[in-house]
Amino acid sequence: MSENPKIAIVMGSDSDLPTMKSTVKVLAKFEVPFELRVLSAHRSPEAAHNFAREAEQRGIRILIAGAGGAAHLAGVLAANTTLPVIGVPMATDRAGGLDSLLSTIQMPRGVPVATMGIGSSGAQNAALLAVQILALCDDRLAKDIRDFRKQLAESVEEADRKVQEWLEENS
Ligand code: RP5
Repeated sequence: MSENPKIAIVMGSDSDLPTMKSTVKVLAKFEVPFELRVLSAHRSPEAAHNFAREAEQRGIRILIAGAGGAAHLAGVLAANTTLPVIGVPMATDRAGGLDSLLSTIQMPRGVPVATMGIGSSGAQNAALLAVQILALCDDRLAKDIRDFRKQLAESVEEADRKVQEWLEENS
């Protein structure tokens, strides 16, 4: 847990942790201070409401909410703050995560949640989007994000090079 966190990662259950570790890893890599909490829209509604209401005055700039099934956590947080809220739908064994995705994404007009894809890639992208938002006012993060994209492109070039080698050897 960081001092003076700028990002709050909130999970509906500790069973979401394996997925939300992808968010943690990206924020740690970019050296963005964050906190990680378990708060439930349904099981601990008062705590979830209060957390969102107090987040801005504690210095939090963006909330990332991971939840599964009837995944109302991101929406409940968004209803209680004007900070940006990014939702991460968990994969589930009931409906493959489509339940989580639709519960998170279908917000009523006026209260947005920036909803990511299902599961760990969504959790990773939530952190990247949060970093990109912070980078609007942070030159160090802006450079780090540009470098990250460059590395991504290089990794694709490397993959392509290996595929071409394989093709030459096997055709
Ligand atoms: C949601 O219910 C949580 O976000 C979790 O994804 C799902 C299942 O929770 P557990 O029954 O595993 O605690 O609130």
